[in-house]
Amino acid sequence: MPDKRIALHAAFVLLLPLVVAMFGLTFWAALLLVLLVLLWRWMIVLAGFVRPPAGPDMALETISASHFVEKVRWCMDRLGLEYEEVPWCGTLGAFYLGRTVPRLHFRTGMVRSQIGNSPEILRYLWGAYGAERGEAAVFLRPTKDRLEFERQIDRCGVSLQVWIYYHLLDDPALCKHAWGVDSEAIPAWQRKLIGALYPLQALMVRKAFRVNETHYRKSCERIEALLAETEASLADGRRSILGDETINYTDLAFAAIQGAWLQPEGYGGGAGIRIERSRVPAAMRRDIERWIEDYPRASRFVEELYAEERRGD
Ligand SMILES: N[C@@H](CCC(=O)N[C@@H](CS)C(=O)NCC(=O)O)C(=O)O
Repeated sequence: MPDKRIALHAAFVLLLPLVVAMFGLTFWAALLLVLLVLLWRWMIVLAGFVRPPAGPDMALETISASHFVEKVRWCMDRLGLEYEEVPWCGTLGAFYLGRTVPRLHFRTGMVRSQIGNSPEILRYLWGAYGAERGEAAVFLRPTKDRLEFERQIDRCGVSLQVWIYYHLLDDPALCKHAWGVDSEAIPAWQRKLIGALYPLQALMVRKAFRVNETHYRKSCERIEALLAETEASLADGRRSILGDETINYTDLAFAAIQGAWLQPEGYGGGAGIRIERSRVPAAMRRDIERWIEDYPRASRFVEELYAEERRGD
């Protein structure tokens, strides 16, 4: 969510050499142009104090089908926060802006601030709303065990990215759908761009996530290790995976991250993209069905948490 004034200025800076070439400017004229562009940038800084950039108090940058986004989105919804979701097409932000989603933007006094990385966003929410919202925010309280479990869940989230791309990259239509090409909430220029750039994006994803047979198998082992551990924990009928009386953010995080393959009803809380199991490639469906069969308690935990907590959001 770049400030439009700064984005326009940055675009002009990029075009400067073309302006110089097009009008055959002399050295002194080009230097004057550089000084004017610096002055313009300074004016933007000063204007920021007089008239801060417009925008909602709180905005969450997302890509529609992301499980890391869903982890944060669910916690924000449960906390009852008012925010605007700003959805992007998948992979554009990562490969061309160098940022991951979720990314939270919010006002802090005179300026706007932002945080990326889901654990840090949750720590901010706890710090900002823990005292103010009392009971409603208690589920966000971090403890040593919860932080460690969250790290495990997030590592599994990365393995799931490998698993997803292993199955989806060879199905461009479905992969593009998951990246948001059919979602009207995303600006049309991004959807057109991702349509045209698909082969390049797929290549970069393949390299970045090392999507190959060996890594896919390793990723499945890691996913299954967490599922097996959770399956064992849930054997005593507990309500929260770590054994607390009430659920906390790690239960939501587990459900959101595992939701990437289980796609329970309510996934995304009405904002994200949910992909019906009937649409996914056969090999992907086989993995999903095997996991449901091998880890029934863990799967049920996710389904039930969504049914109880998320469907009515
Ligand atoms: N450690 C990060 C991981 C976030 C991440 O990998 N997000 C993916 C989506 S699941 C992303 O940013 N993709 C970039 C993009 O598609 O533009 C977190 O917890 O927020």
